[in-house]
Amino acid sequence: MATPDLKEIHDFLVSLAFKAGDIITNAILDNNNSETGSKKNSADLVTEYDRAVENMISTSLKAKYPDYEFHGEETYDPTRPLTEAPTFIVDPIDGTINFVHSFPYACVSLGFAINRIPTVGIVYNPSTKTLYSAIKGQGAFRNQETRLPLKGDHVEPLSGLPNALVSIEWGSDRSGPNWETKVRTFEKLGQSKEDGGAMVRSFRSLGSAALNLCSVAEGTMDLYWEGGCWEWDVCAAWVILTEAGGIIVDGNPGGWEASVDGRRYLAIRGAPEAGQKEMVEEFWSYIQGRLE
Ligand code: LIP
Repeated sequence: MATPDLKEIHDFLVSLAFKAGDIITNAILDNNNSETGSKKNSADLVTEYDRAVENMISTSLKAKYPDYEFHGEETYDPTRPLTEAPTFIVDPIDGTINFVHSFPYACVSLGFAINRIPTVGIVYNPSTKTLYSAIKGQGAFRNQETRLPLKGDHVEPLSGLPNALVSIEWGSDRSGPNWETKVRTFEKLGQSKEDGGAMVRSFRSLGSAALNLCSVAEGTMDLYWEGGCWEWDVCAAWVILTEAGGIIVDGNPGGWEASVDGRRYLAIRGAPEAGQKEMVEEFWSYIQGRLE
């Protein structure tokens, strides 16, 4: 098999992201963005557009790159887990609940992994017309021009959780170990410290793992902690985050090596000076339980 041409793949994925963006935008403008069903519960939705966008993307990718694997959220087959083979990893609409509510934080997430390592990533939010993109080793960009992180060399070093804007998600599982761990940890992090100071500055939930990670990559969010999402939620933005100097580790304490299909993540924005490792350890120390 020929060595993948990463620039060509990047450019093709960008063209698909814009096509997908048009479908998503037109559905919202035409008021066609209602749910057609739920997977597990009313917090885990699917629409005809999730399927239509994935179908357009997978058909295009299989025609141009027939030798590469394809993993998409809507057609995922658990008997075919991620392998070392070059694989496109796609979420046609990340933030489906946002899409259904016309809340402008739904995106298409197009990743490409080789040897299970996220290597090309494109995330496009058509509502804000924001494109995040990266090729491993070549930097991360916003709208293909502005290098990330946004403040470049002037990014303030991380100075601990009391000054951190932390991205979290409730996820679609509303019971079980992950739910318990998340809720107890949110409570711990949200409360005051003994000296009256804040444990973290505040929480945000964009409703899309990919956009949370891109916010950490650009430096508008400091940290993102998640358990329960899937490889298509994180693969593309993983490249963008790490190319912007951020790091991603396991969501459970002690796991310095995270895997793209590990389903538990802690992402920290890039800081030009020390601070990331300390912040990871500080966050881990407040986790109440373990994510599965
Ligand atoms: C969603 C994520 C969200 C996460 C949910 C879900 P979907 O993806 O991006 O941030 O908390 O568990 O996976 O279903 O909108 O593609």
